[in-house]
Order: sequence, then structure tokens, then C-alpha cells
Amino acid sequence: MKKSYFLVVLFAISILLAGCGSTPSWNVELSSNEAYQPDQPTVFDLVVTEGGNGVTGLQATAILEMKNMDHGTIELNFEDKGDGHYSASGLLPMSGEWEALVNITDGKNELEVLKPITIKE
Ligand SMILES: [Cu+2]
Repeated sequence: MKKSYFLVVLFAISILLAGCGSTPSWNVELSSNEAYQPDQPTVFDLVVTEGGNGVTGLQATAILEMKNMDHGTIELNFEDKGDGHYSASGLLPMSGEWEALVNITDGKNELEVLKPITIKE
């Protein structure tokens, strides 16, 4: 009797662990095609796909930091543009090599990924 109870608990825990371990298989691309202009916000395009299809209805933010210089951090809040595209803009102090820590969630699953991004002169 006691042993079977233990097995049931073990079984329940394994189901819980399997549920928590499911990481979303989203493919994330971040780009900015605009050339840098002082005092003008830079526009970023985030594309989230799954199996080649755009994923909509997500909440996405990013924290930008320059790779080799200290300019502090800049926060981006992306807006759903449909078809897997998300748009955000931020005022950057300069062009060059940046890194974006992108956080994406659908309310249940969460993905955090570091994306290097070059802001053209
Ligand atoms: Cu810099």
C-alpha cells in the first residue's frame, strides 16, 4: 500500500517535470535596416517563426547593450505587426555592434535569447 502510493507520487512528479521542460521551438530573427541617425529612433524588426510559419500574439521585449562600450541599457517593447513580425524603436547613442537580450512569451512559455545586431552608420 505504501509503496504504490510512492509510485503514484513519483509518476505525478515526472509529469510535472515534463510539463515544465517544454521550451518553445520559436525561431527568432532580429534586424534593423535603417542607417543610424543621431537623435532619431532606430526601428527594429523581430521575426518569430515556428516551423516556417509566423507566430502571432506574443509579447516581446528586449534589452539592448553595446558590445564593447558602456552606454547603459535601452529597453525595447515590441508591437505585434502580424504574420510573426514585431516592431519596436529605441533611441540609441551611436551606431556599431550591439547585443539584444530578447524575451518572448505567449503567457505560458517563455524564451530568452541573446541576439547580436549591427547598427549601420
Ligand atoms: Cu558606443
